[in-house]
Amino acid sequence: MTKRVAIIGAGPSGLAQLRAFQSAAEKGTEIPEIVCFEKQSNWGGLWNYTWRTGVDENGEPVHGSMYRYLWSNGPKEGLEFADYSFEEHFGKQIASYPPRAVLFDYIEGRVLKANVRDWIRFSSVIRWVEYDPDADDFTVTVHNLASDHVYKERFDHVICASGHFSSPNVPEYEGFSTFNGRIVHAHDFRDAREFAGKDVLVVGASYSAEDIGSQCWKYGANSITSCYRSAPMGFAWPDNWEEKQGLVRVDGKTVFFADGSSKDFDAIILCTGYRHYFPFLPDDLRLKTANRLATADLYKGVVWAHNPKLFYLGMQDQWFTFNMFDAQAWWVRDVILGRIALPEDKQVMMADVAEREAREEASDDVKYAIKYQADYVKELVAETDYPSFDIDGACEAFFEWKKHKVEDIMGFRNNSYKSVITGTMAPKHHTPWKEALDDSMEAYLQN
Ligand code: FAD
Ligand code: NA7
Repeated sequence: MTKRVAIIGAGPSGLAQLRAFQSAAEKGTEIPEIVCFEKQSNWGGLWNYTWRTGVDENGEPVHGSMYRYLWSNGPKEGLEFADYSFEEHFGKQIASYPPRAVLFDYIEGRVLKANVRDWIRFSSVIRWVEYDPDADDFTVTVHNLASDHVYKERFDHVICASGHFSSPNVPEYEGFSTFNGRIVHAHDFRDAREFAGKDVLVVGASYSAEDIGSQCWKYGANSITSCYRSAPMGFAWPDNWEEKQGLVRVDGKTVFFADGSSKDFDAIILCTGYRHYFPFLPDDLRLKTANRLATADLYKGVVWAHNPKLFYLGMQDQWFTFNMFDAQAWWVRDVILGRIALPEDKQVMMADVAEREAREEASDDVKYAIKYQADYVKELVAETDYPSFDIDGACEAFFEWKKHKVEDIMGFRNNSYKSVITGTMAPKHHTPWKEALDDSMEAYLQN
């Protein structure tokens, strides 16, 4: 009987897995039956923008955490697919920090070309996954939201690609329940224009704090204050942006900070990160990990060491994204196809996890972290037929990006870099980021 493989999620990771199997089939390999379950009515994962917050049209928690006017927060040269360049998709080289709609189009282009849409059951949420040791397979409970029908199917392998930047981490501080303004988590932030003319506090010191604060600044907030728990972001912020130590408490509209200062705000945006959240997995299958480069319990970053018929994609903190998901998907495919053998001893897999954790912890230098993840991508790419590409070159783009952010946090997106897939230099974007209020695909591609 043909093996059956379930993929949970049709975001960039799940789509990478579909493309990996399709590319093997294209080369004449017999592949298992693949069924991808996606709870949204379209693919693209977080890149599939929704205006909705809270629950969706079916009463399910909204997956989307992306907002209007989101532009790539890193250079596209660090995420380009090795088997499908930006030039192939757009017919020309484009600038380096595309808005969300442009990246969605690019992601979609590759899977339309691969013709794998029929492998996906949309509006289908995975409710539960259970392993049967006697049959050595999984029973997956699916809720078809369109027909409101719940059913079960059996699979030999499950690949969890449900993402980990969707379920928000929402701390509470003293006085929140009586704050006279809006408190919102980054997950529910959509349109920066809502905060025009307002005094905005962003809590957190990572990507969301930086970018959501910058968005609000760009679209006319009166002032931005960001506050950190561990360390400041430390960029050279514009005049109406100040950075403060941790939030202590709130009273009315007034927020008190750890340095003893206070200020009145109209809105508090919690940019306090996300949780790995898998309500459809029982204890023996459920990944519990922090947002880090070396995930707990995953051999080679993808195999669930406690049951190696289950895989996870994209569960790491991410410097590399689309190309890393590809490297993982090709590798997982080859395990399922029997081309790569897994250690039979669980201790060997756990030793691999421990080694990765120790190596990650050896330094908190940013360049070290980028190289660490680059080495991981290299390691996986070397073991499959995923087209090899200049991963060190992609690191160089990341190093430049970091430097450009330090030079000008509101202008770093005006820089361009060389593609490591085609070798072509990206053009400079026609309009500086802070003046580019129209971020439609049509406007962006006018170069
Ligand atoms: P997701 O994109 O989250 O996709 C997971 C999919 O699984 C979703 O479609 C979801 O509906 C589905 N799903 C979840 N649960 C179920 C279930 N129970 N049943 C069925 N389906 C389910 N990366 C970059 O490279 N550049 C950027 O500029 C960038 N900006 C970002 C900005 C924000 C605000 C966020 C939150 C992330 C950003 N990222 C960025 C990182 C992002 O994580 C990756 O680009 C990518 O979307 C991860 O892909 P994924 O497939 O692993 O997860
Ligand atoms: P991150 O990168 O996980 O960062 C979360 C931030 O929130 C980080 O600065 C944390 O501080 C801070 N945090 C977490 N809990 C608290 C509490 N309780 N109080 C104050 N501050 C807190 O998440 P992001 O949303 O920024 O980025 C996730 C992805 O979205 C990323 O890949 C981007 O591409 C977009 P810490 O430093 O731990 O003290």
